[in-house]
Amino acid sequence: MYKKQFPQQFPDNFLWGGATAANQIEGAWNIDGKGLTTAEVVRKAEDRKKMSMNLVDEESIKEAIQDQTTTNYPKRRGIDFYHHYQEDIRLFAEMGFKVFRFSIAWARIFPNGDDADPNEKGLAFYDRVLDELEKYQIEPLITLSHYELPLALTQKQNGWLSRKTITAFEKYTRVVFERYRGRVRYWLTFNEINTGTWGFHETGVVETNLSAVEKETVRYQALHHQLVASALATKQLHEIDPKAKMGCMLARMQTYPASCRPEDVRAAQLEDQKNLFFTDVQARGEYPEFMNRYFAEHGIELQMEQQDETVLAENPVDFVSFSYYMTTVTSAQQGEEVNGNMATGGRNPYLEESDWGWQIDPVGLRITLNEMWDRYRKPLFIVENGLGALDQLEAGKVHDDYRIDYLRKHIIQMKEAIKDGVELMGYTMWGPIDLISFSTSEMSKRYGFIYVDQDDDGKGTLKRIKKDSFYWFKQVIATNGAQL
Ligand code: BGP
Repeated sequence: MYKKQFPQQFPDNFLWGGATAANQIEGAWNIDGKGLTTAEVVRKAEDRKKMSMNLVDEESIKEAIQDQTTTNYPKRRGIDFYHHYQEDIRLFAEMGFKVFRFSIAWARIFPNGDDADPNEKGLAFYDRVLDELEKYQIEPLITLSHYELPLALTQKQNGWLSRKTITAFEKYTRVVFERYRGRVRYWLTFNEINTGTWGFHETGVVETNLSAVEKETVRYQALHHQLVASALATKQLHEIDPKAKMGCMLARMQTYPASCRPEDVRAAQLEDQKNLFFTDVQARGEYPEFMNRYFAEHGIELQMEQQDETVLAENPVDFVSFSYYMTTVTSAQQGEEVNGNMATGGRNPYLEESDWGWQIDPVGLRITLNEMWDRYRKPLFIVENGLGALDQLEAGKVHDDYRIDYLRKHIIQMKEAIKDGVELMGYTMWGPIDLISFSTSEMSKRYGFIYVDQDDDGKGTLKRIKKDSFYWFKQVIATNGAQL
């Protein structure tokens, strides 16, 4: 009798690896012709009055441009990957990485965002990175825009609020697709595009004196431009390099209802819809009706051009990628208050949390994988997941069993999802080498398998040291996830 075979393990070509972002690792912020980026004018969290992504105004930008000392702007120094890339990639290869996710700093290629010609030195740097990856047969997975754009575009046209930024982006993507044609199989457009609803870091839009409705309108307007730009980049890639695949990238945050009360379940569903809206547009090619309704009921009017609908409809992505760190909870009372900030969602009494209040939920990853597979039926890729912790270096060692425990539990759930029939392409854990934290702009929130000797003030030798988790992940890859 015929018996259907269900996948029991990770496929042979499963892409194991790690993920980074230019402004959190590269450093070399003002050399070889690079322009300043929006990420490099954001101060350390402790310097900001409160944790907010949006305390960037025209004054602070001016101040940042004048301030040539790097200590207040840690994303300018990163971990100096610009000069350590060979050593770092060698360490990734030693772990057996199949894939390495990194982003291109647009301002290395076009220092002012829309210059007449690209900067050859910037292009050459990524050539060198690709050479190194090829040496070890590590697949590159490149994010075109990871929480940054050339600062000049914010100054000139208020970032993504302007349609002109779509044109500048098209020019940039054409240059990199042509340059790296045949060398890069997997691309992503915008990192965690949905976090643009929090503001500046994603959209590069400076908001001054706006009412709540105006603010929301401005953010969704800028995001509309990013969605169109993302579809245009997908079109270009398919034309320039037909074998390459384009993915979208969402900060996936499943919201659970606080109780089984239907009103609470509905409130959680709405949060989920607002989260998945972005992937809906990028993978299915149209604005979902629930969002059109949301805009209408909240007085949000978006300016669209006639061809936008066609561009979105004709150019859906090839695969769906997302980051996964936590889940959250909502109730009908909390309602829309919860939307927006990672750490301020409702507490789940069944979950433990990280030192930064991120609720750890491995089973939630299986739930998410199943739901996203059912919704899109496109290959999924987990391009970020990991644990930020205050690691201790003792006698040249870091015993990070808590990190191993976190990753192991998530990988077990990935395996369960694969057995459920989910098509999962790969897993790049976040920050395989310690880097500057996005939210705190500090070094001490570490994610890596590899420790980097640098403190929050930028002091240290930058020496790379293997943590216990380095050897553990090496064995996970060597056994294709069989030995966890
Ligand atoms: C994601 C970002 C990354 C990264 C990660 C961890 O939201 O895409 O850039 O930094 O989160 O966040 P953090 O560095 O704030 O701990």
